[in-house]
Parts: sequence; C-alpha cells; structure tokens
Amino acid sequence: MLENVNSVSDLKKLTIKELPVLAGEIRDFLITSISETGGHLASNLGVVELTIALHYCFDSPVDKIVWDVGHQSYVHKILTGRRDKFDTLRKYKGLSGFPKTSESPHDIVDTGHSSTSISAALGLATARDLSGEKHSVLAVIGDGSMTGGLAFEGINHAGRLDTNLIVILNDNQMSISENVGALSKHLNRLRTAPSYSVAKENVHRFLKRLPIFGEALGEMTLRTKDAIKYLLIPNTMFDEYGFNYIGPFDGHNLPQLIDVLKRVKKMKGPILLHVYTKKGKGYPLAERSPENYHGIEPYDIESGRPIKVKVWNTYSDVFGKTLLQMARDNDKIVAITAAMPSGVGLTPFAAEFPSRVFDVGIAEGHAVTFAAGLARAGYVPVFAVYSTFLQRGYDQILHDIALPKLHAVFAVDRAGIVGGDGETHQGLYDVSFLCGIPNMTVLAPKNKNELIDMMKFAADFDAPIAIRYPKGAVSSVYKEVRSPIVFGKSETLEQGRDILIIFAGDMGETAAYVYEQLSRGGYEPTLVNARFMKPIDTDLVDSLADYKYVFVLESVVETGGLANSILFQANKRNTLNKEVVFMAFNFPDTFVAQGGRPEILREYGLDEKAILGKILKAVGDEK
Ligand SMILES: Cc1ncc(C[n+]2csc(CCOP(=O)(O)OP(=O)(O)O)c2C)c(N)n1
Repeated sequence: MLENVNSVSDLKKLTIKELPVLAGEIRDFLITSISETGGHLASNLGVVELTIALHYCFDSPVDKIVWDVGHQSYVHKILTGRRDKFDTLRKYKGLSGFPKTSESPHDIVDTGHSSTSISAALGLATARDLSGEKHSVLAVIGDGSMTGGLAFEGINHAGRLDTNLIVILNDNQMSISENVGALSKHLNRLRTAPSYSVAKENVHRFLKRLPIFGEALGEMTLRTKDAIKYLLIPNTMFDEYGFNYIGPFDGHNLPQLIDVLKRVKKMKGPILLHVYTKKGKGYPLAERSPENYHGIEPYDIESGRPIKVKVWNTYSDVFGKTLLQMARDNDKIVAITAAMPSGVGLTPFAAEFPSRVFDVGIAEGHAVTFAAGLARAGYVPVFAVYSTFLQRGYDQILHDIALPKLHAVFAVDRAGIVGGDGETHQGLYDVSFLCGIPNMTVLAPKNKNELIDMMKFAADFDAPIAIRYPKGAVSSVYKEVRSPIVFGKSETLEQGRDILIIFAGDMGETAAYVYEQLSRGGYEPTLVNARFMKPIDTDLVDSLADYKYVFVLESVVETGGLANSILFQANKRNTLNKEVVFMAFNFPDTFVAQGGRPEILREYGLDEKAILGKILKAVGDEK
C-alpha cells in the first residue's frame, strides 16, 4: 500500500479501514530504513497513526502543521512524497532529519530546537486572521518539549488572543530520557483519568438543560454556570490558560483519532488535544528502552545493536567521569542538565549522587539562572549542555551569572561540527556569543588530559567559566605534554621561527599534522595551543611581531572567533608586523548544513590537506 502513497491526496484515497495496514507498512519502512541511515527511530515510530490521521483530516500545506523540534517528522515526510529520499536521510546534501522549508511546501518552519511550535503556529494563525484566510493551523508538540518555557509563553499568549489554533500534545511520557517535572505529573493524572473528557461533556450538557440557567437570565447566570462548571470539572492547566482541553485519546487508535480530529477541526478558539502514544511503538526493543533508540546510529534490526562499535572514550564520557571524581572530593559540586543526562555524560554522576544532579527539563535558560541561585549560595554548579542549546541561555548567562560574576561552570559539549543533525545543531557559535560577555572565561582543550585539567581549573576558578569540547572520541594529540593551566596563558608546544600556527581545541590534530608536514619540508614553525579563547594570551599576541606568517585554526564561525580576537588585540597593542601574512582557518559567517565531519571540513576548505595546501602556498618562497 505504501508504494502507492506518494502524496497526501494518495493517502486520502484510502478508506479508514485500510489505514492501519498503511501504518504497519510505514513502521516496517522506518525500522528498515533507519537501520541503514541512523536517525530518530523511537519518536517517529510513536507518531505513525497520529501523522496519518492529521494528513487524512487536514489539507496540508494549506492547513499548516508545525512539528515541534521536528525530529518526529519522518512519517510526515513519507506521506508528503519524500519516501524515495530516505536512503539519504541526515547525510551530506541528503534529506534533512528535520522539517526544512526548502525541501517541501509541507514543511512550514525550519526547526531542530525544542518548544518553538506553539509560538510559531500562533504567529501563523494570527497572520491568517489578519489576512482574512480560513485554514487551520496546528502545532504538534511532545510532552518533553512542553517542559520548555517558550511553549508556556506561547500558550499564555494564545489563551488571550483566543484565535483558532490546535495544539496537539503528543504525550509519550518521555523526553529523550524519562520526562521530568510537575507538568509531567499533571499529564500523568490526566492520562490515568480518562473519564475526564466524558465528565466534561456531561457537565456541559447538564448545565445547558437546566431551565434556570437559560440565556435570558443574562451575565449573572453565565458566571454562576462557570462557577458550577469549575466545581464539577477538575480543570486542567490548559483550561486555566484559556484553551479548550480535549482528551486524553489513544494516539494509536486511527478511527478514533480521525473522528476526534474531524470534530476538533470545526471547533473555535485555542484547542489542546491530548493524545497518548508509545515511543518506539512496533519495535519491541525501542518500546522497552526508548531512550536508547531516540537518536540511533545504523543498527542491526534483529539485535538492535549499532553496527559500528560505539566509541566509549568520548569527551562527554571523560567529562562525566571526571566530574564524578571531583564531586567525591568536593560536596559543593552539583550538576545540571536540560533533559540530556545521558547525552552529556552525567549518567554515572546521577547514579552515585542522585540528589546532586538536576534535570530541569528542556529549559536551558532556566538551568542557567537556577545555577546562578546555587552559585550565590556557595555551590559550584556545572551546567553540561550542548553548544547549540546553550544559545537559549544567552541572556541568563549575561544577566544572572556574568554580571554578578558568579562561579558557575559551563561544560559546552558538541562544540564544533556535529554531523547529521545539520544547521540547527552545529556548535559553531558559542565562542562568538560567550566571548562577548564581560567576566566570562572560555577554554578549549586539545585532548582528554587537558579537558580533565581544565575542569579542575574551572572548579577552583571562582568566576563564570566555560569549557568547550567536541562531539565524539577524545583526541590524544600531544598527550605526553601536560603543563598546568594558567589563567589567560596559551601553551607553546613547539618553538620555531617565522611561521606561527595557533590552534584552538579540536583543531589540534590538524594543526599537529600541518606542523609535522612543514617540519618535514624543512620549515621550523612554532605551534601554539591557544587554550583560552577568552581572555586572549597577550604574550602570544605580542609575539606576533616576531613572525612573517600567522595561521589560526579553530572550529567556530569567523565572527567573534579566536582569529578575530587575536587580530583585534594585535591591532590594539600594535604588535602586528606590517608584512605579516595572517590567515584564519575557520567557518564563514553562515549556517553549516548536515553531513559527516570530513565532508563538511572539505566543503569549507578546513580539512588537513586543504589547510596544508593553502599554508604551503603562502609560505612557498620561504624555504
Ligand atoms: C532547546 C533544545 N534542547 C534540547 C534539545 C534536544 N532534544 C531533542 S528531542 C528532545 C526530547 C523531546 O521530547 P518530546 O518533545 O517529548 O518528543 P519525543 O521524542 O518524546 O517524541 C530533546 C531534549 C532540543 N532539540 N532543543
């Protein structure tokens, strides 16, 4: 059946009875296809029926379906004519793992970060009203994403605007890990009291029928009616915010879903439709441990195991183990995560010190200000967060941490190129936005030992400090060199003359390769590990006067990066040799698309060979 469904109009030709068969075929397709490409398996398996029902009842793209985060949009992509591109999913120049407006008119917004759907949909609904159009606007948001403050801001605004907006809450009790917080408990109460909506209907009917409450009695009666309703129906938080709460419904029961959606489509005002689904549905391994199959590398279908052997010694692992050891000696150290305890390596810490690890939900801004409170009271909060998601906490870092110069540590994971998740997830902007904040110190380790040393340095530092490190396996470049971390000082790994190579963090391996090749070619370059992205080592800046060539390698965007700061400082201190050739190897001021790290580096001329080639060309006459 799936073979013949290449558009939403093909889907609409099927009878309701046929749809469960289609759902089964889509599940088989997802399990097989993602086993080859990797991707967000469990979340997509959970929304098969919901997505079918949505496209069956609404007319996309005239009706706008906005997917929160967008990691669960694979079924939507299949039903909107992109099934044949799934072998390229998340690959270089391939099908995106998230909605992309450039990919299809059915993708309404470009997403990847959480909790944006309600605000975006409300904007679209308001624009519709202003233009006198009539289509439906829907936001599909998971219970995990509903823990983000932005979602509440959207709900708060929508409740007041009172426009026609349908929010579908896909409640599977999971974020990436188990969902946390009071909202999760509230949803659980609603889920386990399915008589709720029946009770609501009955009360409405009952009140309507009572003669004493006839319309003729006016305002007073309506208010009394409301008061009675309030007493008889346990209001959900969504009702309190001005939404009409409907549910909960089984998100895998297609005929029921279709019936409900058809009714919801005709309703006025902001509606919240609560459906409960099973994350990983139809693949028993994913049903049992959805966290392991949230985002997965290519895997063997039978055993569920990743095909490539998992790298254990990642920067996240080293961070987690080191922090645990430090926490054993210092009971003031506490750890914070925004819904990603395992991703950032905090699982061992949480196992040993459950009361000292705080999963705040998908709430990075809150996490930072929460850390500020802890720091004020003498604790040493360590917020472990992916570079891209720390963007959410910018003002909180500036206003709540840096201004009062509080001692909080930011462990900025996934800094640099991240791969298949693409534009929305690249960790290329943290240096630019962190270094612009007064009182902030920013470090980047070249290898595993340096991460450990920097963490110890940060724990004793007594001011705001961030350590940025990349995704994946630790580097062992220059592992035999281990010099103490000194505030604002770089590390000279090789002393030469004429040519100065400065690198930051994960560009260490490339820099070491370039150094080696140049040395073999008879050059004598100096090789410096910047260590501090902020403050810039002024001795290093002053040494620039001694060189004819300066090359800076870093995995950040050029605007506000290391090269930028070095040049600026050199200009300020007047230490730049007038004839110097200064070249920065970093990313241009752009958004970098999905792909493997090697492919992306090649595209931007940042792979070893390209960098060496450009440097050789520059220094060509020197030898
Ligand atoms: C701002 C932000 N922080 C963290 C993430 C990482 N992240 C991606 S999906 C996800 C969980 C989402 O849970 P939910 O909305 O319930 O969707 P489910 O996968 O359970 O269907 C998280 C934390 C993100 N995408 N955006």
